[in-house]
Amino acid sequence: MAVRVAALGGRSLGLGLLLLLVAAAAATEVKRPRGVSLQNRHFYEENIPFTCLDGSKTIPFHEVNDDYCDCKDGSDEPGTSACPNGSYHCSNAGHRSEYIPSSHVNDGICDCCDTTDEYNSGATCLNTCKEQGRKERENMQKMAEMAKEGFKLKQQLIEDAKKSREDKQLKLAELQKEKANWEIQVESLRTVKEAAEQPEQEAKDTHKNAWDEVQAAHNLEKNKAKAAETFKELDDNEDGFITMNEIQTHAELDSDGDGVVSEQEAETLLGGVSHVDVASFQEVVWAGIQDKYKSEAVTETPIVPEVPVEGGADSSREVDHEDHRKDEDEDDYGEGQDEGVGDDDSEDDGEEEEEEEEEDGAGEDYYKNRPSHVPEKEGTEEEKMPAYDEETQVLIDVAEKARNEFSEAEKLLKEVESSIGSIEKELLVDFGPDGEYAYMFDQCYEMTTNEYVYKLCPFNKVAQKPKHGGSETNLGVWSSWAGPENNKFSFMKYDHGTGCWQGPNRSTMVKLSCGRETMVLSTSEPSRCEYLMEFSTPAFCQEGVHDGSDHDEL
Ligand code: MAN
Repeated sequence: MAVRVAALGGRSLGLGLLLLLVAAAAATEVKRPRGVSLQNRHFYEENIPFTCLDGSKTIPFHEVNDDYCDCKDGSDEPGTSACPNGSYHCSNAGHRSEYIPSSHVNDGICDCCDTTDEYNSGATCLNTCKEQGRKERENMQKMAEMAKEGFKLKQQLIEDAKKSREDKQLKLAELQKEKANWEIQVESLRTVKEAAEQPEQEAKDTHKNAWDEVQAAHNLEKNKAKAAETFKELDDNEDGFITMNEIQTHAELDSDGDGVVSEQEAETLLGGVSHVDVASFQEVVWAGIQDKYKSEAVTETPIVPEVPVEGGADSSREVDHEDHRKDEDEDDYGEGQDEGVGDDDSEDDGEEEEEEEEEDGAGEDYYKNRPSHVPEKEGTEEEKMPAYDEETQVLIDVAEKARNEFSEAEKLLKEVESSIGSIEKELLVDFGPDGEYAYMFDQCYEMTTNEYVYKLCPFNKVAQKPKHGGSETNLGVWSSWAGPENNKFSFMKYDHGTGCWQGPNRSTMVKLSCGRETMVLSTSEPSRCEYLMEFSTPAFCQEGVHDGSDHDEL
């Protein structure tokens, strides 16, 4: 059945055109079968046989909308639900026309705002087209205003970007000059430093060598004392000789591994003779046994490490003895140290004094005579090298100052180089056709959801941080503009974020839209570890276009 309806056709209309058509529709009613759009009206000429729109069949005109599906494409039943694949056109006067599936016709649910889809179902539908149309027009009006404002802001952004780019280029040139100056400075300070380090090193080496000599002399001395002590220990009958028998009492000196020092082995240890006096022992025998020899004193009275009891008795005499020896050693080359030597061990003392006289080397003279500008610390450890003499210390101080000046200059050069690097990097970024996106560089924009705080730092990275604590997850670093060829600046791509468990590295697409404010509008994760952010910025606003995306559909 043909009906007279107000006609409004077309999708994706601009606001101006829409308003025009709304006005026109109010004035014109065009006769055509139910469910046919104004554009398709000419296919349905009254009383002329109808040919299906796919050309598959021709039927008498009265069979159009007779509730029986003749055409494969459903075009003979635009106003009924007879064809499963047909579509019904609602004119929606006062608002925007639309197609709905034929199956929705007379199904009891109001789909079209003009109520025409429910003409025979008994459903009570209210015509809401005028109201919806008004709201939408208001909305579009607002959007248009926003786009206009946004576009104005964008002009400022472009101007600022141009200025900032020029400033950066000037700054870069300045820094390049600074860099050249610092390079000269660094080189000259390097020469000064190297010139100061050479005498410093020589003086330090001299000091160290002298110290090594002192240590070597002391080690030798100690070793001799040990040999003498051992001689006394081995000389069981105190006759002033060590015999094979006496050697044999020390099973640890066994050389063939049978646990016993045989006569033959003892003789070999004694250098092929049956006994040796103290001099031969020290010169010939001691070197061969010193590594294996176990002191009777130590083995017989093992030192049990005990927690000292306050005011308690002395521990073993041997420990005292060792302690004194240590004190004495220190006293030998430690300046101004006069720690008491006990009365015990007078024999040992005597021996040591003798040996000292023999062994006093150049190194000791060096330390005895040197004027130390730094007082020795009390209780200096045996192995600790004494402080440098004044002359050496002056050289060290001079070299240290030169080193500091050099490294300070080198640090400043590095800072200048790093500033140059950052500016150069920034100047290489594609900030849009007119640099309108440059203002976002170095900025971050956040959006909080139930679970996370999302952070977008344009041209840098995207991150996600759990709202209730936990570390930040990298959702991708700046990769490139990723919109379609004709709208390249509509999407930003960030990739190579934190790896997703059994999945890809996290990545984010940022969909831009025009808005007065620069802000994240929404965040989502359409597929695991692949994120989508909607982001508004005036930089995306085009002249006379409210938005480059969704709202075209309205
Ligand atoms: C974290 C978040 C989520 C992500 C899962 C994947 O929970 O980064 O966004 O989906 O890891 O395991």
